This record gives sequence, C-alpha cells and structure tokens, in this order.
Amino acid sequence: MTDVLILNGPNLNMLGVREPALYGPATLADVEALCRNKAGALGLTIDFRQSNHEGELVTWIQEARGKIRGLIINAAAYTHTSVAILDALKLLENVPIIEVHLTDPKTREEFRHLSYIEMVADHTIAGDGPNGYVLALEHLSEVMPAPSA
Ligand code: DHK
Repeated sequence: MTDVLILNGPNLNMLGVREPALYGPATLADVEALCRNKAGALGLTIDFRQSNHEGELVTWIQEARGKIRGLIINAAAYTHTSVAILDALKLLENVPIIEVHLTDPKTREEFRHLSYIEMVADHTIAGDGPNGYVLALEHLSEVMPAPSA
C-alpha cells in the first residue's frame, strides 16, 4: 500500500522547457525529487506519475481505490475539461484529494477558471510553483486517515 498517489496531467512532462517564464525552470524530475524528499521526512511513501492521456489517468485513479490514503493531483489542462477525471475521483472513498497547480489558473485566461477537480478536492493549492506539492504533502500528513491494520 502506498500512502500518497501523486498524479500529473498532460504537458507536465515538459516542465523546464515549457513556457519557463510561467511554469519556472524546474523539471518534473525535480518536482518528483522534491516530493520524495518531503515524503521521506514525513515518513510517507509516494507513487509519482505523469500521463498525457486522460483515460490513463482515469484508470490509475480507479486502480488506486482501497490502496492509497491520500491523493495529490495536478490534472493540468484536464482540470478545466475532464468530467471523466471528476467522476473517477468520486470513486475514492475516505481519501483526501489535494488539487495542485504550479500557476494560479484563476488569474489566467477565463477558460482556466473552471476546475472540475475543485468540485471534489478537499483543498486546492495554486500559484506556489513546485513548493505547492510540498505544501500538499504537509497538508495530507495532517488530514489523512491512519493506515488500516
Ligand atoms: C498546468 C497546466 O498544464 C495548465 O493547463 C493549467 C496547470 C495550469 C498548472 O499551473 O500547474 O491551466
């Protein structure tokens, strides 16, 4: 059993080269290293994944049922479009969901203001860059249900 599943959506594999003025210089590998560091310090195990495919993200969420204690998700562009990911997230019972964004979509183009993830997320962290993932892990460590025996 993994404590926390961390899911990243489309184009986040291109961090570092993707619009660096907006998303910053850190690569996804840097973000993962940051998460592994923080998780280690908190005594949590993590599974860190990225996909450009909506269906793959849906499958991973379905497969996580009963196997994780918390979820961090940056669904990237699917945040604003995916009823499928919203519906999959509703399958996770007693699993706190933290929505993370590197930028703050609410201050960007209007089409980024709607978030389907927000509708089921327990908490949203936006605009803190890669540190948002660290804040999400800290938050989860406080609110996650204890591991089942
Ligand atoms: C990442 C993306 O790829 C965008 O499509 C979202 C999000 C914002 C982020 O800030 O991490 O609109």
